Amino acid sequence: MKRIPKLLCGLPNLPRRRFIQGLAAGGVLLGVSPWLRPAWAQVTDTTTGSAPVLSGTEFDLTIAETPVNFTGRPRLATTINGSIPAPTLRWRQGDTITLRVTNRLPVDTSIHWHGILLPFQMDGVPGISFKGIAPGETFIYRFKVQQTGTYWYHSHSGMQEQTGMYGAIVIEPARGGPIRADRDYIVQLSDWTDEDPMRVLAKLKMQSDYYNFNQPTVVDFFRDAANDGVSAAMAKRRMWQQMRMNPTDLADVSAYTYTYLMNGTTPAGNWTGLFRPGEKIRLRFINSGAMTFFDVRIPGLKMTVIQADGQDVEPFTVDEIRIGVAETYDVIVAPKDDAYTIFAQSMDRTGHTRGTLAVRAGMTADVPAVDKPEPLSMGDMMGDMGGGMGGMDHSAHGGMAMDHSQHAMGAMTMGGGQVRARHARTEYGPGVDMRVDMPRTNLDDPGIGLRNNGRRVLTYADLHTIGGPLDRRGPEREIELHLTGNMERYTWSFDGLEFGKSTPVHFRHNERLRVILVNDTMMTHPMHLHGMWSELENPDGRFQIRKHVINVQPAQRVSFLVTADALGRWAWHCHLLLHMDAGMFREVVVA
Ligand SMILES: [Cu+2]
Repeated sequence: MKRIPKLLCGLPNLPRRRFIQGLAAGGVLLGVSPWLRPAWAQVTDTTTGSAPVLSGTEFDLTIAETPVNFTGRPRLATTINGSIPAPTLRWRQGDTITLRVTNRLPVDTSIHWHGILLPFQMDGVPGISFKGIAPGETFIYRFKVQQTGTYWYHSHSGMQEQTGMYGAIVIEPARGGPIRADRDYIVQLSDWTDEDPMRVLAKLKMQSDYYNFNQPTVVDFFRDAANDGVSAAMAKRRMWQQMRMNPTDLADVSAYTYTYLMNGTTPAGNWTGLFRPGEKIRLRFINSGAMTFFDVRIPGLKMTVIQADGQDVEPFTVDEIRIGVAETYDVIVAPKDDAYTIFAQSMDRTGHTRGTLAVRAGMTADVPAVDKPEPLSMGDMMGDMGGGMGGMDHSAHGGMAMDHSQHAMGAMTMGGGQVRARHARTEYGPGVDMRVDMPRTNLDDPGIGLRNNGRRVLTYADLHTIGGPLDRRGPEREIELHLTGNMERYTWSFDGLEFGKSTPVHFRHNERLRVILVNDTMMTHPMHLHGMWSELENPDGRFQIRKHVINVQPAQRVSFLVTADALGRWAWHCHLLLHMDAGMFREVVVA
């Protein structure tokens, strides 16, 4: 048995930031030659950078542990066909495709085809769709491709998605589509940690702000005192403390442990897409991060959004896009100069990744500094303050008087278009540390950190799916569910019930349903309903956009329509991996 050689264990004392930003393109810099390869590395190193492309109707995918090195420290990744990202799968609408997935891991695995309409047995969620793929087993997925656009796929087992199991899917229309571009690049964003993801979760369980290094400091206090007076500054501190909340709690996991990747490449590795001046380039942004919202811009270039979550939208031109975990956005850009930086900073502003569009390999453009973090506002915490009624119930749970044993039909509309949320009885328990009574319903808010930054930032209010809703029926029924959590315990839930304590939500086959989500927490949750489209409405109940993931901002209420046309058992969850794992997950049964 060979030992891991010293070279790999003890690297020189470089500043920690350099490790975090990533030394190598991944697996390359150390040039692990065969004699240096540790015993576990029976296969060649993981391929990183642009993923290999597989197309056709038959696919063989093998899942294994393979070595990777993003930070100077070798680690084992969970990979598909030995690459990060996993191979890009190109399908054609109307084809029936067969995917043979072989598990060479010592534990169970699965692949979920994110955003794809298919029979539930093919959806790949262990315990709901099927039993998972055991070590040594090959599972055959087979289904007809009904839709077109940009999607992705990932493991739905354990923490495998965090350790490398994600790839892109591009589906061509059966007959050529209306979109013309000279180049077509996937830009897949993700987050990598050298830590065992289970240890990351364990740390958050012990201390939910473990990775938050942006906490208010004494300096902030004196600045507030100078600006607003000592008593106001004191009151502000007292308020946060009483609420047991922290205005800088923008992300659970930060660049303290994460290296952010673009197409499996660190910022130092600088993934590059080439072009010739005058060309139109289609960029397919996919957020495959486990826990990271990215704010993406290309300084010097406007981006015209043409698709969101694979669906054509009326073209809309912006400077910047916040891409929630698991969302996809396709944009067209028309570069003129020699080089542009594709810059993606994390929402909590602790780090970034970047790549370059250039006329020649090796070129770079200026890389902007990461913006300063913006603290959460009272509106983020308390909801709609317009009526001057305050929006949040932060009393200790227990003897609360309001007892709505279930969310009744519809919402109570207050004066001025405000909506009062109805909390389920199960929300008055230890799993919930905050309830918003007067949620905001605005879709034109780009969200924390992007307000008034001088750039035109995309919001859901800007997006309109071409062709309108798939189903013209109005809702026959409404379901209201609340996104809840207890920060101190690091538990996440729907209506105060973690998955293990919950029972399935029932949709009647073929009914048209309005789903209302109210976010009673101060984090944005990217909510993903499997198997069916979520058709987001504006606050007036008019159709806005068809999506597979809907970000619900802190203290916000959103509603969307669903046509329950997919029989079977489906997952419905927050796509932040650790929130899902900590309980923000429900089963939906369509029967
Ligand atoms: Cu969440």
